[in-house]
Amino acid sequence: MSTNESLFAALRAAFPKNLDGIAVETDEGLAYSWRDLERATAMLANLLASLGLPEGSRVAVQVEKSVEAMLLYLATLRAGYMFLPLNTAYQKAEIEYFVGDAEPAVVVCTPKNFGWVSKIAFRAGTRHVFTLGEDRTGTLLQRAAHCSDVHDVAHKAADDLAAILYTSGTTGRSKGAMLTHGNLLSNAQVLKAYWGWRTPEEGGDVLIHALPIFHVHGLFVALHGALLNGSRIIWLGKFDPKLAIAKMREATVFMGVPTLYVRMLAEPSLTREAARHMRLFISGSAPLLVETFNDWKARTGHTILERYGMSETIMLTSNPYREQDGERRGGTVGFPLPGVGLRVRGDDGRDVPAGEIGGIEVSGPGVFKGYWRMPEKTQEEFTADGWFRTGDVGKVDERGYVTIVGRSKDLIISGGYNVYPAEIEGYINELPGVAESALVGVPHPDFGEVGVAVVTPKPGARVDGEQVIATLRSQLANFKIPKRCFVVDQLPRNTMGKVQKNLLREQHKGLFA
Ligand code: MCA
Ligand code: AMP
Repeated sequence: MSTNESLFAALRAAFPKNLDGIAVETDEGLAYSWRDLERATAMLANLLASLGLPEGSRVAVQVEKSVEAMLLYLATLRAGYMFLPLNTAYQKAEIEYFVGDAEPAVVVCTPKNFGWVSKIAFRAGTRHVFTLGEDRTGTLLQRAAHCSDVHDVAHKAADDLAAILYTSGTTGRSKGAMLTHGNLLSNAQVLKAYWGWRTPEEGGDVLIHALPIFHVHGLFVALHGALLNGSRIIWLGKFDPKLAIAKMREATVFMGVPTLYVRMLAEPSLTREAARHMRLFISGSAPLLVETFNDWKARTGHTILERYGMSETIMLTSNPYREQDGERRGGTVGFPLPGVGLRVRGDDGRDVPAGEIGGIEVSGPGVFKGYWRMPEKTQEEFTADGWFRTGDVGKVDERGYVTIVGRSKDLIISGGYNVYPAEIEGYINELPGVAESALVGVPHPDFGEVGVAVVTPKPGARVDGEQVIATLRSQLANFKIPKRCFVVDQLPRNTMGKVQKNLLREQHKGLFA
């Protein structure tokens, strides 16, 4: 038989020899050994295997962050099924769409949501719905407790699917990015080397895990980084700036979206002394302001390493870790990672000269297999010669540093979460009395960028901005709710009739300054 290219097999092989050491310790004082990880993933994998699921089954999971949720992810890989993580903020209509589209064989939700989630799942044909609470309650662990703790890792080829991550589409319809075992493992291996992860034999690293585990940053970049290196994880169920700073005394690596850095900078306890033990601070998922980069350096003595990636590609570029590779430059996302091809193309489809702006296209082993059941959409996003169009606009300077200057896709990134205006506008336009709407991103000191809605009423109708927001709250994930809603007579349009969002952005840019 060919070698097993399962991501889980590679992560498992990287566990330290002594399985009794601590792998994960939580902010609640719980400790999980490497042996606990081995046994618990085996039991959960055996539970999944006992269900007799067809090959390629999806396991959709919408649960609060917990170590057991991480174990479920690893067990899904171990058993050879596809993991489909869902943001806990998603509400009924959003879950209905994802479950209807992905047709998961298994759905795992929090006990308090079982009523409505199971209804949606059973209607979509899902046969198995389990619950998992953040405090280790629920039917999933009850059932797994009866399963054997010995399990042979399912055999996988690098090209087999490991996960589906939904990313919203510019048309408002979410697309499931299909990622393979090979995509995920190759990226983790590159980052392990590029960011200088230190194995236990080399003195060891300790990761502060403060991000949610339903997106690339927390689920793949942070988790795989630590596991592939046999590194201990300090597990924060929820990001708390004071606690994160306190934990730096025992840790070496931190990963966060810019909002986390902004919030820690607001804490007087963030000092050079507090960060003395740390080796590396990494930022990504949204642009890090040069001001935050500089403030962090002044306060802690550490230079944040900013990197850039996407759900469809995992990590693409990174500022250098080692001094001999260059300095870490604020405002840039560094160099293409080893194995990543990156080119900047103008509207004419040709490469632009160094320093000039164009659309960023990428290639490499991390680039996904396509969008779930959307072959045409997949084809549209790739060039004829097989490069993926990121929808990000940027430039590469003479020395090779990449800078993201904007996006050709209409997207707002708020606190590291993506908000697609087309989706929100679709909901607003359905509200009684609304003629049309536009959602634009404006600068925000905490979230970097937030959505502001501008709405026009139908002739003779009265629309109340506060009411629009209140209604959206009952329909959409909280981070997608516009922070303000203005009602105006008409939206600015150009001669082609297209709404001029740039004018609206300009008009409202000082709202949260
Ligand atoms: C919470 N709120 C937000 C956001 N989060 N509003 C806008 N944007 C947000 N991101 C709102 C809530 O609706 C609520 O509003 C109020 O803020 C407080 O909510 P709370 O839940 O207490 O907020 P929090 O827990 O403090 O959350 C803030 C956060 C969180 C910790 C920054 O958003 C977060 O963990 N972000 C990280 C996202 C992430 O991991 N992204 C990686 C994507 P109200 O009170 O009005 O209801 S992976 C990726 O992008 C790529 C591939 C990459 O390169 O990594
Ligand atoms: P997602 O759809 O969640 O995978 O988000 C991917 C998008 O996040 C990218 O296409 C970029 O627009 C953005 N992004 C990720 N990292 C950075 C960064 N360091 N700077 C600017 N934008 C980023």
